[in-house]
Amino acid sequence: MQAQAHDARAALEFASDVRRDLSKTPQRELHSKYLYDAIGSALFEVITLLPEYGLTRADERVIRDNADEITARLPVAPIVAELGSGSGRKTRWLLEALSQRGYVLYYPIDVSSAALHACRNELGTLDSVHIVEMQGAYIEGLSEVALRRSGEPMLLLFLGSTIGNFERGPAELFLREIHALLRPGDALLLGTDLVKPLPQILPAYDDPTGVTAAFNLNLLARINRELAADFNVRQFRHVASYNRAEQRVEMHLRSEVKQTVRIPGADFEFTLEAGETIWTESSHKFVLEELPALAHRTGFTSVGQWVDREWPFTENLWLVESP
Ligand code: AVJ
Repeated sequence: MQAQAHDARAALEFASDVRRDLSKTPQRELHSKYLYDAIGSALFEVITLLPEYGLTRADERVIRDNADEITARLPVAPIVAELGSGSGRKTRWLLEALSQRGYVLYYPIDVSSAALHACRNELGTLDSVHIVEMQGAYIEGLSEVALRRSGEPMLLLFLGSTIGNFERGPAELFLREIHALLRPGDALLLGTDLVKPLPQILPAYDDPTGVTAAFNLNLLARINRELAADFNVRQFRHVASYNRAEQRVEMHLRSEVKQTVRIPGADFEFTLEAGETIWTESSHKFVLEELPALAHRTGFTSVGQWVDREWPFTENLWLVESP
């Protein structure tokens, strides 16, 4: 698709999603995917460096320490595709291990062109690895990769516990959709953050220096920038809490005062009560045993789990078996 047509369509979709989700009762929402404009993506990169946010380092450690064992279970010379590649830092270890055994074709799939550029910078010099960037949404990008390939087996990467941002039902639907686009012999490597004590998990989403608060508040600033809205961002507070029943961290933005917000770019106006929140993200956490069960319910077979020693996080290797 033409970049400009893509931008125009994305802008319309942003406006209509904002309008729909801010109208929800009793809980107004905004979709977490909109946290990642250029500023939000840069703030997320900072989050991954925070001492309190162990998740990304754990993800990379488990992959780095077990890359040989993980890739030994896969066929040679595969296509590697990655949903939401970001900078591609963690993927290096897998590509290095795989390229020892043969040529690798790597498709990073990301909506952000900045992420794809970073990815090429990070991984472009690896020997025996050829990178083909795919700008687009997950399913759209994966469908395109599926169309382009011939006989090679595929390793699909979905790292960073991004699956945790889906509600449980939609997560299963999404995994089934992925399964339908894969073939027998293909594999999915799924990174998931695990349930851990509250004193460890809460500061990860509410760091004392306020980087996560800025990441969250930037969503309102983005709506001001892109949809000409008049959110009084200074009158909101970042709130992170653990929802035990749902086994997830929730991020909200709480309005400290009653305020009426106009969003001309979405043709929408609404009033927030003092103390009312907008729910911006859920990060579901898992227990080890539920992952092979999830694999089974979505058509996969779990063949391996690797866990970090410092920060409870697991890499799950799932196979597509012939029916
Ligand atoms: C990138 C989706 C895995 O849910 O932990 C970090 C995003 N939100 N701090 C997560 C995030 C708040 C992150 N993921």
